[in-house]
Amino acid sequence: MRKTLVLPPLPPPLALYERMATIRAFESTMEVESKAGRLPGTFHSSVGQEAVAVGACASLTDGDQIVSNHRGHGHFLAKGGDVYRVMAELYGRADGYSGGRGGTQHMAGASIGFMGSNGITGGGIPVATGLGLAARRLGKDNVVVSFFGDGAANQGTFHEALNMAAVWKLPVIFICENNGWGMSTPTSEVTAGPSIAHRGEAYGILYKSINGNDLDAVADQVRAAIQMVQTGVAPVLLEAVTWRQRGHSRSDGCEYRDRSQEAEWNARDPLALYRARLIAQENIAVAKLDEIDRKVEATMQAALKRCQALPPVEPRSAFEKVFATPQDLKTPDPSQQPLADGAFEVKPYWQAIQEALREAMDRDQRYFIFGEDVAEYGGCFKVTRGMLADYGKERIVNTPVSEAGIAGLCVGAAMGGARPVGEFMFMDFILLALDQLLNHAAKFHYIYDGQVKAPLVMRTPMGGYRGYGATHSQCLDALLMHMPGLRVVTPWSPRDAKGLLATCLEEENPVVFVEHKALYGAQGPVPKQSERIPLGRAKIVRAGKDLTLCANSYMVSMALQAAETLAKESIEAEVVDLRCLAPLDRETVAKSAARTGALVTVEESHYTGGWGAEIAASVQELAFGYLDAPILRVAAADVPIASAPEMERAILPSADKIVAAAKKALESRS
Ligand SMILES: Cc1ncc(C[n+]2csc(CCOP(=O)(O)OP(=O)(O)O)c2C)c(N)n1
Ligand SMILES: [Mg+2]
Repeated sequence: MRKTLVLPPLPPPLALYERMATIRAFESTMEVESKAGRLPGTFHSSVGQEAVAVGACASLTDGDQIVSNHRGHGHFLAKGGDVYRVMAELYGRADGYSGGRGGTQHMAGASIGFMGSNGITGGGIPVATGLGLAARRLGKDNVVVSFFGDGAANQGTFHEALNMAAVWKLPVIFICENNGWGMSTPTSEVTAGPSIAHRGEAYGILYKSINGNDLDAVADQVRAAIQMVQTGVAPVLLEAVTWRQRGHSRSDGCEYRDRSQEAEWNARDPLALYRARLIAQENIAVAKLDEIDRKVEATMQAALKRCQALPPVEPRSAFEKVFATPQDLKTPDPSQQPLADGAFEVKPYWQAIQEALREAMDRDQRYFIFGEDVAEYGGCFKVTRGMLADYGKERIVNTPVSEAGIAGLCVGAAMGGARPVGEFMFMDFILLALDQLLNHAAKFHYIYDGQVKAPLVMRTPMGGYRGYGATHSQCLDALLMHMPGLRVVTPWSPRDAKGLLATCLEEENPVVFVEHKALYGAQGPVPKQSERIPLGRAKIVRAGKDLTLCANSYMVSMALQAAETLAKESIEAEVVDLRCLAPLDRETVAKSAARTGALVTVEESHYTGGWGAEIAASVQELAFGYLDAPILRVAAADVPIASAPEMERAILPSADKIVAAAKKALESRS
């Protein structure tokens, strides 16, 4: 809750007029540039919607945050964005807010609380809610405003975020700009219920429909909403009914619209209405307003001139800022050293994971655990068992069954300075959250030019061998490694599980930490002294000279079993545990394969497009001349994981299948 219940005074009417006029002039100027082909990409004009942006931001401070959508130039300028730098971003220049990485739909100005525009319809709503969660958890008194369109109100993220914000009374003001259209589709054609505002009733929160073309009405209602949020009656849903005066984007001529309806709405133009009100009710001289218009136009022309003179961005900068911190290549890996007698205890994988969680939680109050049934139940696989008693409900947080919401709130919470540790009950469910993980968590640091970080850790168990069937058995680790910007960690041993998780929890980058159901009970030595294992270092867990078996997670157990069998036939297999899929340690595998001359990859993800294919390609690039056998892959077959044990066994890798592949590789040795 806000420590001071005093709102800053509303800016004077002329200042508000100037802000609206600035947005209008910006959009009009850029529209010309866009249509002339001088801007890369698309362009979404907010002409006609200026009163929502300016009215909503009128009572916000720099400490308050907003999350915008694809139609975000107006929001940014209303929040205090610099005209020149927003413009430069549209031109794709280095001076732009995102240094050219973001473009029109992906800009941020974190220092003034503009936490990003967003090209995914509805994607920003849980992110804003997560920022509200961080504010609440860290005892900050700011509010967060989530701007989105009527189209976005039909996304699941809207409902998941509203529910979560309501359950936890988060300081978020949801502002739906209902401009009547989602691209060419009229809102009324695809939206049920009496109004979007009424959807607030379902979540038991305050809601109101307002005239979005009336700046005073928007400013008053948002002020009232801030007060509601301040007094803990949060959150609030406002539906600002307005009109998109232009086409959806650059190429849209609005052929699908009724011209008389357009004329009706254009007669209710928010800038013209406000101007008329200032003249009629505030006794402001027309000349004064004309002077502001001229000043705004001069600002626009000056910015335009500067932008048009800017050199193209340096192409090399495209490769910078993917991660907040680069891979640690320097720190020695303590886990390469064997543990001395007395320096370790033997314990199960699940407990090693919990210890890493506890150490972080004990060290830093900002960490919290966030997932379905993680509190009393201790998580589906009991990894957080007993933690509720020690950390309480505030830090071990049961969530609704809302995977996109869980991930999205974690992204926002991490951006807001909290340290979320999310849990997906089964890895299969991550598919519901991929937008938040892959479009947001993995990209924000990059597209917002390093202004925001999303240091979240999402834990999840993968894997079959338990008869759970096709939606509860998958290994989707390979799918995640495809996306730049994400760390993907898949430990096998309890020691690695603890040491790698400890590192992940201190990462400044988003991490998916993938555990394996079949390993939770597996025992192994774990050092008494906590250690940090650097990411992206594979480990040789068994030395051998005849061929290399490269595996990760539970498949390391299988590969070791296969190596035992092979040893009985005097075939010495080296087993490499990848440990991380991103960063991927291609070199260690290639060196091992170069020594042994043969490589078999062993993974539980599906054969086609699995990580084995990636490793095989890399090893032939790095060590082709040293190989004297074809690289073979053992993987889950390309069928869904069946439930019956006999079928599941037929589909998934086994020690026998690895042995067979190893022999086949060696038989075809040149
Ligand atoms: C997830 C997703 N689906 C579809 C799109 C394509 N798209 C971009 S804007 C838009 C319409 C959004 O309508 P609304 O939320 O009302 O915002 P408006 O454009 O009216 O401001 C669509 C379908 C997208 N960007 N993201
Ligand atoms: Mg719309």
